[in-house]
Amino acid sequence: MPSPVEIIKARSNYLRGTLEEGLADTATGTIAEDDTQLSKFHGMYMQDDRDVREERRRQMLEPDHSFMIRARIPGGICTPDQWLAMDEIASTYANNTLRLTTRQAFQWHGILKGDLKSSIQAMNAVLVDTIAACGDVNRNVMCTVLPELSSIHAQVCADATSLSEHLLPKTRAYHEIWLDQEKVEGTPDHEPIYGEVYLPRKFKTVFVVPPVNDVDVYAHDLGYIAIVEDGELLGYNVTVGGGMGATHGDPDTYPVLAKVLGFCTPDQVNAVAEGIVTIQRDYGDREVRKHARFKYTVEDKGLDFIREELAKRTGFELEPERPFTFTTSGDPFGWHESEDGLWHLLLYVQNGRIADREGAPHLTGLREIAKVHQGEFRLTANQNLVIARVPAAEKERIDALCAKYGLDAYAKLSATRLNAMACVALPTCGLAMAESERYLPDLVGHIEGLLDKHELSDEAINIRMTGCPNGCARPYLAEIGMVGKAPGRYNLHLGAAHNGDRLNRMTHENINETEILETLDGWFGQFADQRAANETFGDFVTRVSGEQ
Ligand code: SRM
Ligand code: SF4
Repeated sequence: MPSPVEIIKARSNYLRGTLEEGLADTATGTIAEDDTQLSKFHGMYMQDDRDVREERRRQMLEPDHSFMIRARIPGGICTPDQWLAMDEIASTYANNTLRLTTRQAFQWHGILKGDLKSSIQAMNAVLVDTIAACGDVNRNVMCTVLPELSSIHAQVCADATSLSEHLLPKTRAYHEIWLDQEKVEGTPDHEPIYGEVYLPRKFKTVFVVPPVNDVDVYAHDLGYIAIVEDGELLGYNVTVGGGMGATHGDPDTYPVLAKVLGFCTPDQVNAVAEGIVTIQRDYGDREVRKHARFKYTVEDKGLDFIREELAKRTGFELEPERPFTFTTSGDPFGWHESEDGLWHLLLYVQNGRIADREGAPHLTGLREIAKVHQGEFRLTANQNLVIARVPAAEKERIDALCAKYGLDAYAKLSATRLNAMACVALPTCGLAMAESERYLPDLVGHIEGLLDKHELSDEAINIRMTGCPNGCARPYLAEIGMVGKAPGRYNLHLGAAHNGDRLNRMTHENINETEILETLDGWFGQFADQRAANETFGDFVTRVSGEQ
């Protein structure tokens, strides 16, 4: 029997449901339950403030509802004008913060139902949309932010953007509901790629340019690893079947690394994506949502089946995979020059949250930079930000603005803090079981203390925390991963590879801060004494645990 979400999609008339009526109803700040599923396809989630949930329940008040909106930003690239519009939405309609996500997109929290349309229209005015930012479709397409070769970056990002457009839903529902565009009479909606029930589950695509695996290519349903020879983009190794999500206590759900399927040329990129997406459309599980991600389809059917089925659908076979090497994941902070003589400044943003805090007015600072910057902004896959395409003559001015508004933290913080990342979790995420974004910075402070004690302060150990096992900060690819189990309690995972090609393993279940720090203290002691030359913490833990 199809899962309940399948039924909602089927009767939604191509994602319309009763969203329009729900928006018009000013008696409530909520929308109908079925519409909360459909609104995701339009890039928004109904949430409530979990900090006050219990208190309001006691007072017999309904939850404090508002909406989270996520924008679609292919490759994480936006212009200064677009930045200013995103910033304006943050201060006018949202909670005065801009949140950069682990998939290179913007999120706003705390938007009231009555302000949803104005927010979407403000984005539309600068050519940004929220179509397919969430929902059972291909989501925001990611791309490496900083390959040294800017011409390669431009080509790979152009392929990422073209793929994002190619896989967009074709329904006019978004334009009618949010942009007040006329219904086109007599031309019924038609979804040539997705069909009327769309995909069985969310679908994520990524482009990466080795040797930096900043986008964690193995964590996604579909990936394209750029193969570059003598400065020329030959094509891509195609990866399939990665995913992070799991459920505590359910052994049938687990993180999986994507596998390489073969090689395609740049002109075959969209055909491959369409082929893979339609395979998932036709063979993905529509009954058990927890088993509906493409990673399970790939595991159940096998790589050979996927390869043959893809060839049938595209009319060509993938070539054998080409050699490539990843040296690191994470973001390279600071200034970088690219071959065209332009400069790019990669700034640290704590857990992606841009706000005006005391002594660190980052929202204002980035607004001031956007007013004078002529290049572009690039959101990274690790919730950080690049001020990209800066002419040499402008560097000093950008540096001065960063210093003035406290945006130059990357030059002062420990390598471990710069490599730490937390998902949103409380108070907005309805699925959070423990704190993450609001707690990790303090915990990292304690971890820094331990690293100092063992004279490991310069180590760039990557630490990732999530408030539940869904994996939004890709914690299973961290050298130290912490996955929320209950308030103040986490599962500890250790030993992923620094270049993102090996998952970590759970070493401790349901432990508190004291136990986490005691465990890490022990490991850091051993690491300081027994590590091999240049061995990373993740590799050391894996070797010593006998699992390599
Ligand atoms: Fe996520 C659901 C936040 C990246 C796996 N994710 C959610 C929701 C929407 C909660 C919900 O369904 O009610 C969270 C909203 C919290 C809030 O208040 O903002 C949420 N996910 C995020 C973000 C904002 C985390 C962040 O701190 O940056 C990331 C937004 C990305 C974007 O711009 O599109 C985010 N989510 C991810 C990633 C990482 C990635 O894709 O690289 C993953 C793991 C990779 C994967 O998909 O396997 C991820 N999110 C999930 C899952 C588990 C999916 C699964 O296969 O089991 C859920 C729950 C679900 O889908 O049922 C989820
Ligand atoms: Fe919410 Fe869990 Fe994702 Fe964190 S990992 S944002 S707690 S769904």
